[in-house]
Amino acid sequence: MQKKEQKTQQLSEEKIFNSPPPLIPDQGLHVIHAFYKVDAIRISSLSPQQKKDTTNLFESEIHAIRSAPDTQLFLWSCANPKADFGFMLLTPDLHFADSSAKRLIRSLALTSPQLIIGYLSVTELSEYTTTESEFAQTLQNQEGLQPDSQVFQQKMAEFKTRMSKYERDRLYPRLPDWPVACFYPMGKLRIPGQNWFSLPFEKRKEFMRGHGNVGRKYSGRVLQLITGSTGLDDMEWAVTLFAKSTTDIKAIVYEMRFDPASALYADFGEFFIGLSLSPHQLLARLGLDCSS
Ligand code: 76R
Repeated sequence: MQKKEQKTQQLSEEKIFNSPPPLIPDQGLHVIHAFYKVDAIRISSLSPQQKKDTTNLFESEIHAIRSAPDTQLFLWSCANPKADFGFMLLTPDLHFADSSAKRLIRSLALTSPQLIIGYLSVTELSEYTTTESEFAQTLQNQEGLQPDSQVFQQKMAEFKTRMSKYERDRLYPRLPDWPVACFYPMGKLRIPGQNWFSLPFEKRKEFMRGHGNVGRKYSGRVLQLITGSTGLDDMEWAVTLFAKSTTDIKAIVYEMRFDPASALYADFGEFFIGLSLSPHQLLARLGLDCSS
């Protein structure tokens, strides 16, 4: 083989090896949640220079990830002593999500991070939202509006605008960085006599309507992000709740326990409470304060 050809082949192999084609879902974003425990004894034995290098590397990785388009990265100190810190990364390309999550953890290698939970999911639309024809039926049956009337047409147009914003918000959420986050994997029971997945669609929709009504009472206090993980990870959804206080998190999860969709069918994984911190604050909390 000619030298030039050899070089071209080598270069293209390198390109394939380093950056495989992006893996982007048909719609929405990939989401990785991960929580780790660090080795406090090892951290306390690090030299100021090692702490400084770790801080610089970690901060530059965070900056690189946050600079990528359509990407959000949340950093949390974990208040449950079972983990020390965690993150949630939302981004379209799974290769980028995967390599970013690995680079982030490698940058903290000197703290010996041990994975406590890692979870993969995707943002998704709900199956149970009101369809256009259902809304049109309601306008006719409950409000007595004629489909050819101007009011009917206007209400339909408003509905479509509302729904397209709602769908965009579910698939491509711009999440607030509120002080407290709560993450837990969740499924629905599949046991004989209590199998969510063998219920007729209409029944499930009725349950979810009730669920939504409870949830909406917390509007402005709790923001939910429900991402789907069937076939991607152990349970069916990742639940991420953002709030301004642990009181609101506890209240909503408690009230949901009485709501039939959860009371009869919910199956929960482990719960994690994250406290939002800047990269610098987080490392200081882990004992990597360079001045110490
Ligand atoms: O997206 C929407 O707002 C529409 C209504 C809605 C759906 C479809 C909704 C509203 N949720 C939906 C789907 Mn929810 N949610 C949870 C939990 O701990 C527990 O018992 C349950 C955990 C909380 C706290 C919560 C909060 N939700 C889902 C699904 C998917 C079900 C499926 O597809 O089969 C799960 C697993 C789930 C779980 N939910 C809301 C909330 C809140 C606060 C709302 C109101 C959002 C708002 O409109 O402001």
